[in-house]
Amino acid sequence: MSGPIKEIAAEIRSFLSGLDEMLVVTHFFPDGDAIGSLTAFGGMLDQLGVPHVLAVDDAPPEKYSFLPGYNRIVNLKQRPPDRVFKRVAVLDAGAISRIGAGDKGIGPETRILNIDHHFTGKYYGHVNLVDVNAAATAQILFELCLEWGLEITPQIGYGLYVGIITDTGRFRFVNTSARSVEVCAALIAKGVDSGWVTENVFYNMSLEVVRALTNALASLEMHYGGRLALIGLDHDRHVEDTEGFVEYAASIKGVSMAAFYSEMEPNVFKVSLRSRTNLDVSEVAGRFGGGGHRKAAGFRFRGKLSNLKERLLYELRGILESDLINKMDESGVQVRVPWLSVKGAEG
Ligand SMILES: [Mn+2]
Repeated sequence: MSGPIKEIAAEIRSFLSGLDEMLVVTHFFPDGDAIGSLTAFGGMLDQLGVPHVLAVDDAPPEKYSFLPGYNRIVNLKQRPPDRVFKRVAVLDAGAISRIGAGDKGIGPETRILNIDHHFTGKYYGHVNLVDVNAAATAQILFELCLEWGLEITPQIGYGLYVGIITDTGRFRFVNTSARSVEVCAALIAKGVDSGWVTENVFYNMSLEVVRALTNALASLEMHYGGRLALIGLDHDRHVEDTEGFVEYAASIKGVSMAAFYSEMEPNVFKVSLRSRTNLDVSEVAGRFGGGGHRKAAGFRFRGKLSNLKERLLYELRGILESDLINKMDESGVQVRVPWLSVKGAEG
């Protein structure tokens, strides 16, 4: 980030001055960037002397329990806010509706700080720092640490590193920029042990989760000439932690779009979408009331699996077809555009 961050950083700094306790929340179904940004921001607030509560509308995934500050995270499902806060910071949430019970801590007088990198980000805060070019919210927080001259403590360093490493899929996704890698290099230089992070975040799958992955892979359906891959878990086979399952469907040769569904409760589905071309899956997720980035988005669906599949196939077919029309050259021959050529188009 360049120029404007200086002004916004100063504005945020004055938002943070004050002694009333601040509520800091992130999106439900928290991923590595959500939890890492939360704990890192907590460390930043500690250094600035801002009293705060870290919270999320879910149990934070256990694999992140090695993060310093993790034990301070309040599960709002169990303990919703019992009062309205004067100030609330919302991290990594493209819409205020994504903080779940966190909204019980918000009243008409509450001032909201929104720090995010989502493409569909609505500027719902009184102060907004939204950079769609940042690979992770954690990456934006690092820039704030630099602006404010904060020391990178273990709580800040590990949180930021985990946020960037998970949101870039370990530097595989096209949102990975030179800056993402530079920031991680700087964090390692400050003492973050990358092997320790891998050990905890990636080599920590429970047998139950790996078995669920085999079930999801066994459900694979290919549609539209191999351009769409669909996998999923029904309620009997569902597990809590399915982060990354959709990548297996997306990594099949020739696939443009992939979808993964998980039936959290009977007839309640969590759906993840991935795009490997310039097709915008956040737009499709938006039609189902969800959101995300051009290349990675999601939504929740209530109804029967057969209805979900029918509607999803219909919507995805629509954008696949519009893509085919876009890719015809003058002679009507389909032109294959390498997916890497759209780098920079996504959030
Ligand atoms: Mn993120």
